[in-house]
Amino acid sequence: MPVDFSLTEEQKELQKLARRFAREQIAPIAAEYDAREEVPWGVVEKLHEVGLLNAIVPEEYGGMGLGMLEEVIIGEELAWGCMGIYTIPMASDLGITPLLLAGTHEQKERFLRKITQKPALAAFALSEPGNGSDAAALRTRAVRQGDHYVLNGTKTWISNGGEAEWVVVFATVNPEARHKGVIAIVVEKGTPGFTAHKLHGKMGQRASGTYELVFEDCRVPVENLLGQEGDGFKIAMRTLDKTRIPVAAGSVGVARRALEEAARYAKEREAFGRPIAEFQAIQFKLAEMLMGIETARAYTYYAAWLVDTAQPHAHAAAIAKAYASEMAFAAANQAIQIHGGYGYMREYPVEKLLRDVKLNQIYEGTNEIQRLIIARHILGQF
Ligand code: COS
Repeated sequence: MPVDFSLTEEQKELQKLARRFAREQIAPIAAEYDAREEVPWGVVEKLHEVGLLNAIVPEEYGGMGLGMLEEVIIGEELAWGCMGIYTIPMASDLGITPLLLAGTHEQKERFLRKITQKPALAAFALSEPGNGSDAAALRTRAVRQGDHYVLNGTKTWISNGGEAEWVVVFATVNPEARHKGVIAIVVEKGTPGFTAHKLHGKMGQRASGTYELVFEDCRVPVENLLGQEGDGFKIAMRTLDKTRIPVAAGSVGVARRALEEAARYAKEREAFGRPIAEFQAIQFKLAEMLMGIETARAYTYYAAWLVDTAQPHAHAAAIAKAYASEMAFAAANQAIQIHGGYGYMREYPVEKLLRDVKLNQIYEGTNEIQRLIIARHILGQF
């Protein structure tokens, strides 16, 4: 099959739509919601209105049925406007993916419809206060009592956790069994015994809500279980193998913004009698930023293509996520350097890019975990 890098007309239209949305609806309010540490619900409503929210949900359940390539095209654009705001729809897709992977038709009909017929979000709850990287060590207990599971435990760092209509919660029926005891179960907002507490004081991505979720004798119907008892860990891993790719796409969007801001500033700012853009010290930084953006985007598209063509993609998702998030952090850092003292001030947008994109190296599996996945892939081959 020949290599083809062209986008379809439909993909180009989506890109245009998302680009305009980011420019008109996200970028102008990003700094304000960052300062207020508040979710811009109006943006969520508008994303729903134009079809960019929960767009990976298949059409039969009210979504657009978009593939991974479309998702990353949109992700780059929205994150250009604000990575924190992009995390809201991105984390909703993270909550949706276990349903797509392991849900029955009835479960999809019940839960996906709820978030496509109105502006609403999903969430994914795996991490706990005592364990993040070692996902199989989770401690939230699920005890079967008749036709319910009773949940007890605490989840943390859950994006959208307080806004979501429902959350896919990973719990264990037998902690000694490690990953073999894990279940994935959908818990609806308002279920007695389930409370969400907003976490304050984040360095960046402050426009996305991050929560601690507490389960106290929370009774969840057995029909909300995804797959079978013991399937939960693999559902979580297979989900993350997909959803790390949009994190890479968001990183590319942040880096592109950093480059644009830096290039514009370098042409305006003068030193030693001429625009600093005329100095090679600045030109080389800009060139390196573009080298990083182009390579990260190309690889992110490749990882998305692997998903869309149903090929093994776990290692590619890990490479894309780690590479793009580190590239974007470096690009944001260079953009600040090019701005000099102004870059360090809130008045200019570049310090926020660095604060926001730092999280891309941490969430959906730290970049150390990505390296572990990549190393296992290498060692499994030779
Ligand atoms: N897809 C499908 N199955 C997978 C898998 C994947 N990507 N990765 C592992 N598995 C399976 C293994 O094949 C094994 O199955 P069997 O028992 O049938 O042999 C099982 O899951 C356990 O795998 P393993 O022993 O490799 O698990 P580890 O405890 O070593 O954990 C890592 C693997 C570290 C990769 C995992 O814990 C992880 O991804 N951690 C990061 C979690 C994370 O990203 N958190 C962010 C939350 S969202 S903000």
